[in-house]
Amino acid sequence: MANVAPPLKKSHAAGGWGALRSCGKHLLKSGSALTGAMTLLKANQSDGFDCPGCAWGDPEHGSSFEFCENGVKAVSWEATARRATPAFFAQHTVSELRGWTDYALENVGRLTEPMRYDAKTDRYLPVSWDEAFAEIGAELRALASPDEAEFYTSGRASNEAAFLYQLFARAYGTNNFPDCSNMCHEASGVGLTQSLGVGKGTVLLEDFERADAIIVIGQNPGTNHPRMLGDLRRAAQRGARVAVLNPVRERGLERFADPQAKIEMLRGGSTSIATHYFQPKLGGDMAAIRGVAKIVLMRDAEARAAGEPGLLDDAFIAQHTTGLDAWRAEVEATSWGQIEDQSGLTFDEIQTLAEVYLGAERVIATWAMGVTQHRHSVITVREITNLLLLRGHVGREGAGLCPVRGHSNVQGDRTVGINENAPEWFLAALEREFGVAVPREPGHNVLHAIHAMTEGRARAFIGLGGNFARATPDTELVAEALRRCRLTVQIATKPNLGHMAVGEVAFLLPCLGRTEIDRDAAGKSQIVTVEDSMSMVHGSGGINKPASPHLKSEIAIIAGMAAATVGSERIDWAGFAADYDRIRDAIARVIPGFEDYNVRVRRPRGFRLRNAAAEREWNTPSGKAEFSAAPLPAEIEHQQARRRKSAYVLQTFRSHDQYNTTIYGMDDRYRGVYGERRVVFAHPDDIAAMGATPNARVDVVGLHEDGRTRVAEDFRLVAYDIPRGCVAGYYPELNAVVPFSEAGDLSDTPLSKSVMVTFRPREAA
Ligand SMILES: Nc1nc2c(c(=O)[nH]1)N[C@H]1C(S)=C(S)[C@@H](COP(=O)(O)OP(=O)(O)OC[C@H]3O[C@@H](n4cnc5c(=O)[nH]c(N)nc54)[C@H](O)[C@@H]3O)O[C@H]1N2
Ligand SMILES: Nc1nc2c(c(=O)[nH]1)N[C@H]1C(S)=C(S)[C@@H](COP(=O)(O)OP(=O)(O)OC[C@H]3O[C@@H](n4cnc5c(=O)[nH]c(N)nc54)[C@H](O)[C@@H]3O)O[C@H]1N2
Ligand SMILES: [Mo]
Repeated sequence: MANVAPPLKKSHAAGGWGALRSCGKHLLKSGSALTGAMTLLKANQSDGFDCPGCAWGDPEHGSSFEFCENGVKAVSWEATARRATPAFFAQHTVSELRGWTDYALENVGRLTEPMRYDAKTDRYLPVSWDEAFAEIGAELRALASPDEAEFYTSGRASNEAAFLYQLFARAYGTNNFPDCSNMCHEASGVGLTQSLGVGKGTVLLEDFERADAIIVIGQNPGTNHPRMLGDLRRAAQRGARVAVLNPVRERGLERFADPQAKIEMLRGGSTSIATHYFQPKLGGDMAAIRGVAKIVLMRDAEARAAGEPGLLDDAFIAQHTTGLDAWRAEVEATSWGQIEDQSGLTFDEIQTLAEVYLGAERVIATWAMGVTQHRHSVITVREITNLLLLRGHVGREGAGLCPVRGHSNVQGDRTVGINENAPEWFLAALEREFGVAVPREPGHNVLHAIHAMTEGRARAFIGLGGNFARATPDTELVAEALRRCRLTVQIATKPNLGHMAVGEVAFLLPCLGRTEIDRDAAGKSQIVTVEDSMSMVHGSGGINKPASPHLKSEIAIIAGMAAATVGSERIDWAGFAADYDRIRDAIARVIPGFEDYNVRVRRPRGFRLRNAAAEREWNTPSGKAEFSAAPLPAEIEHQQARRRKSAYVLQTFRSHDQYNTTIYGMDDRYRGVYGERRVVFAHPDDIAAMGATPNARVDVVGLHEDGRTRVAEDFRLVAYDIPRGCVAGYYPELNAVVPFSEAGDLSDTPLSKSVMVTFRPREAA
């Protein structure tokens, strides 16, 4: 692809001095470089706070602190000197602010006081905490049914906040818990639970030191999990193979200079990360993995026929699994024509990947949104699991499955009960512990909540962090749905566009961030706890002075609303808010695995929650690990797109300068984009086929047919190394064309990486 400008000069690795320069820039921009730098020294240290950036694990023997460029951005974003004060809100109507961008709104700075929307003046005005709680309580009690309220969680909330939040909602009477994970790793949870009985990854960070092959699927760690690159780099340096499946050539996965590695930095060196880079078409991973399995099974049969030992782990399969024969039959029935066409990879490429797999004694597979945001994501996760089961790569040192989580505590929130369909043992334990009745009827996930609000079945929305209006599909429709609500309550650190989609009665409640000191009534600082992608639970205590004296912790805000809504006869909400140890003691009594919570979490690295599958105990109906025998989908989006005129499949991903809906800056350094976000990456031949030239401006038009027109206006076409028929652009801008009426099978996750679109030239001005 000689005609495509590479995003960076060949010699430029990801990370390195560019990352350090960028760190400095973001600290300065935040307006409090000193606090920022001090704060960083405490990130992911045993006596500091958990980095709010991502959910990658922390090393056991990290003598120096583990930070990364994007952790710096996340931390300095919170430690900014700017403030969104009542004076700011007095100057701008909410209607006016609705015309701002999230970038501009968050840049105003940290919220300082609780605010209530005043419809007469169309402004947010200050309100006292007590008034806010009382009114929220009265509004919730006035609903026809508790099921008319939606309790949204964004995955930054601590275990303690999340546990109290679900207790509040359930004591009030609903299981409506739309959660950011519904848009994120839901398919991993569902798929792994079906296959292994546990919806979480089976590996520890230490396993990365022992693996011979690591297969990284649908993930861009250079941007989204930069500390993971350090572990991949060390693996590559000791000779492990790192095979990447990604339609886009991501710079961070090709070469990486670790800002933590002093010698490499001084010599200007870098390490190649990926030893093998495959570029499947969007959604093609299941077919690719099936192809690998087909070769493995074929080679195994050949070996046995020749009287040699087979290539499968027969003992493991016999003792620990069920369903191999049915899957084998499916694999044999799948044609190479379909595998090559659906995956977008050639037989030779798939064979190379099979050799990486077969050449390793210990294999880890990791994945993220490139796997989970398609229609067939659950069966793709299960296909990956099938492949690892074949040679016993689950429940063994240096091997296993590793869905790399997004938000820093999204996994923990689920563990402590943010689940619209929680298991009976959990609900029964809550009733035992608190003496309240909790509902059994399954509640709403994100898509259910949107439908319910749109149809008027839900009338109240409470947001524990996040940016519901912008993270969800069909941006306008969701903003409208929020505006139709009687009550909206947003608990947040900074203003965002979602907060401007106000219900009739609306509150914006400012909370402490994770980097800030949270004092109890006696003035003692309190810690909260989080769980990372490796199921490690550890403490997090802030060190910065709070952004304003009027802030409350998320826990205190939840307790205040709960007391005003359900009363404190049965549950001592104020007591929980006064001493988080009490919440942890309650969690320890309700959820197995949290015994001695308060003691164990104060140990340097915290503790690991037991993962039964990692110990080869299978909590599935059969009591074994279950091979899935799903056929490949008959046709996936890129195959359909080829049959339709001028249709393309679009994936919406993250730039290097953003955290989900939070935009830190307008650059995407590794992809060579500067000062803009409205771009679409496409193959040069596709750009030509559109009758356009690189850099032409286009509108992106959604092709999903449900009666809604979907257009995202004014994007620049960027020629890029990406398979034909597949295009890419940034979320959240492109959520305008992601349909809310379609979702992953069994996961209900929006199809953010499988959007059917076409392009319309912008009228020449
Ligand atoms: N700095 C920063 N860190 C973050 C976040 C952030 O926004 N900024 N977000 C956090 C959250 S909530 C999450 S969930 C994670 C997200 O982490 P990622 O999953 O890495 O996020 P995306 O940017 O969506 O990247 C998806 C990657 O998958 C590839 N991909 C897309 N479709 C396919 C496909 O069909 N097959 C394959 N094989 N690859 C595909 C894309 O090219 C891209 O490289 O990161 C977390 N960490
Ligand atoms: N098209 C498309 N859509 C997607 C995705 C995609 O890849 N493509 N990814 C999906 C994924 S993986 C996810 S996880 C969701 C993310 O969805 P969300 O979690 O809802 O969104 P965020 O952008 O992470 O939320 C940012 C806001 O959180 C608030 N905030 C920040 N820190 C704190 C805090 O400490 N406490 C509180 N209370 N509030 C805080 C701030 O006000 C900030 O504006 O988006 C999903 N949407
Ligand atoms: Mo996520």
